[in-house]
Amino acid sequence: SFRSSTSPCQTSSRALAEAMQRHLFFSQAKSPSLATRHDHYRCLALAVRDRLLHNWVDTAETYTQAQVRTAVYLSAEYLLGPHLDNNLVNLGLRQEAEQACHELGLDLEELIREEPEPGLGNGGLGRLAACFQESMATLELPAIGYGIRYEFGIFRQQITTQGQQESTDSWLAQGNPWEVIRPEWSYPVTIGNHTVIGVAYDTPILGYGVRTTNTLRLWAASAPEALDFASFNAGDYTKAVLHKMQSETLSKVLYPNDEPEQGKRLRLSQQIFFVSCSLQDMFRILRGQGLPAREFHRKFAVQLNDTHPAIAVAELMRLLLDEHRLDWDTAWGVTTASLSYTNHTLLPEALETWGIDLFQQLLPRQLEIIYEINARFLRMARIRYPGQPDKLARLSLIEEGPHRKVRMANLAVVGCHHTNGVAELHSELLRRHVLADFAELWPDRFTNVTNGVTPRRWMAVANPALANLLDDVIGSHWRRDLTHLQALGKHTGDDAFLQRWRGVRDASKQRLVQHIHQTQGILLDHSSLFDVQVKRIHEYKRQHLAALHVVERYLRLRNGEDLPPRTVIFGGKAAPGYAMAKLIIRLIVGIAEIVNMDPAMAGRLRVVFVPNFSVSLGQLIYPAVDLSEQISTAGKEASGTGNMKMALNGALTIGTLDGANIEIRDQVGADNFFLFGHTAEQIHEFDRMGYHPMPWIEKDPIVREVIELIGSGHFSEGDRDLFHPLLANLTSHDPFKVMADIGDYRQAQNHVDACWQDPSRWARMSVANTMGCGFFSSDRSIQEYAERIWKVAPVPVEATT
Ligand code: 26R
Repeated sequence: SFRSSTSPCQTSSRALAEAMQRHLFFSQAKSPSLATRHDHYRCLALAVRDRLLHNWVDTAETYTQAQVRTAVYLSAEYLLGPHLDNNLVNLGLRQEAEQACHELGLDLEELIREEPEPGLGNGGLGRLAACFQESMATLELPAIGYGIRYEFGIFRQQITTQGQQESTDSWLAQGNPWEVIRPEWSYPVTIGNHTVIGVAYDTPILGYGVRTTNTLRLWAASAPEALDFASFNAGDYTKAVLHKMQSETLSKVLYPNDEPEQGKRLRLSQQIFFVSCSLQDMFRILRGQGLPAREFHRKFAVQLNDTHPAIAVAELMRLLLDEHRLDWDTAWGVTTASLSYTNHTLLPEALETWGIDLFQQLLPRQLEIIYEINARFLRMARIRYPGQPDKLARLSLIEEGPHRKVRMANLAVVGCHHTNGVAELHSELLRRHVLADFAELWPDRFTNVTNGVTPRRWMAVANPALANLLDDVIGSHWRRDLTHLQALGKHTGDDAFLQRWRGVRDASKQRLVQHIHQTQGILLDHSSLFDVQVKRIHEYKRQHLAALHVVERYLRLRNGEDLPPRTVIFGGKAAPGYAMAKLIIRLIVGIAEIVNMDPAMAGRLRVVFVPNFSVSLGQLIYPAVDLSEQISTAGKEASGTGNMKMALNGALTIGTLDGANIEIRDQVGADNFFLFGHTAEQIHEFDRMGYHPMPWIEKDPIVREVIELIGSGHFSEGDRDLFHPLLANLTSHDPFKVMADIGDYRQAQNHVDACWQDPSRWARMSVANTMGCGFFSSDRSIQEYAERIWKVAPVPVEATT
């Protein structure tokens, strides 16, 4: 049959090599002498795609036949990272591919590096969505992910002496072998007086070692051609084409802000666009199974990834009421039984709101529905809380005032059956502070699901040497059940094992050294302690705390103190409009410049800012980390997931009692974690009592010297003004309590130095970290969502085609 080329017996390396050669001719239309490296990458990708198609088609067929209950993930962001290596590992074809490339005189690693990564997300939230897709497939859960096919993903970051420079990420410029366009599945979405069409692009999401291959369906905007041209007078052809182009701007670019921003018409348009397309697609699936609209909630469990898709509450109501003619109570029952909401941030300024005027212009019917939801909700709340207008004002879906706003988090909580935070502390703080009024009203709606990361990409793909060592020592089952890492406990006293452990870690560091040498021309010492902070740049994450500590080490070394050699590595993007974050980058770059050219620092201290941190760079960096910096102000970081990736790969953490750090410390043991800083409770007290950094600075002569040195222009070519906004902020307000924590941070760093001096002790602590991290698999997170929130069960995929 036409699919016979994909039978398992042909997945040998020989067959793979032949398939690549066939694709060079039939897909790339080239002879070997003209083929570029990128052609070879595409040939391999297409050959791999051929081999997953059976599973993909069988999965869709199984779900259709079995009429299964399905988990639906709605997310404005998916930070996927490159597919090729991950798909090879999940298909069990990594070795065959290596051999096939070898036979063709190609280098698999080089081809893997050819793939531009789909950076369709900002950071933690987007990467979590990607890990969750992979875990749902691995757990054989019937699931669909819906999102936006941004033509330009997260901006590319260049670092110059001026700091961060942005450029566009044209990830689709050379085509995308992993997606399939489905023009037959497209839906109209009306926004204001425009209608745009969403067209589906499907990407396969492979489970590890199972047939299950789920679909990530991303929507691209296009103009409704016939409609559009009709609305223009004859002769206005060009104008109509320009109008059409405008519609297509909807899915052009990912907003790079993890900063609050209001009135961004395009962003609200993107949200309704992908949510409406996704819901219409679900109704199409429902109809295909012969089920009526009022059964929607029995077929679908829909998870909202933060409030970005929270408009789903109103849009699902609109579709049920206006399109499917249900009465209000039935529609509301279906809606609240279908939806659940995950909150990802405690920063009050990051909670989404939309001005009523904008809402009215773009989504008048949805606003009308929101008003009705609110009226009914407040009627109920008024009975429960008589004579408490302040409480009702806080609960309301509408923020009153001169500029009335729709509160998307309130809409989500009211319209969903569950609301969860992403780490124990975060969920607790949601219940106690941010959403306290709702938690009092509906205690049972609130729950926690601690985040996790996929062990396939973040260990098997990123750290093959560690994966091999684990296979030898504890068997290979950890890939499917990460709690198997506990079995390392039997080997912590085994010197030969610890020797191999150190060898693996050293090789990862050498790999990173080589990359940084090639790309930045900086030569690092792989035997030094690699101290790493990679994540979005944000004041609450306190990269400036780490930077101040680097300056302190520089001063101490210049004073003749003998500190163990360290390499401090930073990476991460700043929102283009976030001036303070950009200034922090500028400070790190300034410090790096001075430190790295000072002969007195040679062999003792190096500082590097790795530009354009990404999923691919994460795969290279995480395995090479000795010390993981997780130093956010307690109570600010919802969870963190980089913290998990580093600890899982054997890094020790220096961290505050914030987000999932607390749970990491519980799991790996307090002795294997460098704790410092005030607790969330104490930080909260500071804010209540009135905090000032000056008393902390006055009793700390070292920090004074550090601040003076930066202020003197030492790291800015004599410019005394450059860092003034940062220093003034730290010495006068210090909203993130850097000064209150810096003394304790120093102590913890001194303890790090002491532990590092004893290499076998450090190795044992490193093993303890990997060993204790079994809990932080996204498989565990997804299992919790599936059992406790979605009530979705696994459905193994049979071979049917
Ligand atoms: C309102 C809007 C512009 C906006 C605010 C905040 C857009 C995006 C964000 C980013 C947030 C939601 C985010 O990425 N949060 C991160 O989610 C991770 C996954 O749960 C957590 O690990 C991490 O702690 C949290 O910051």
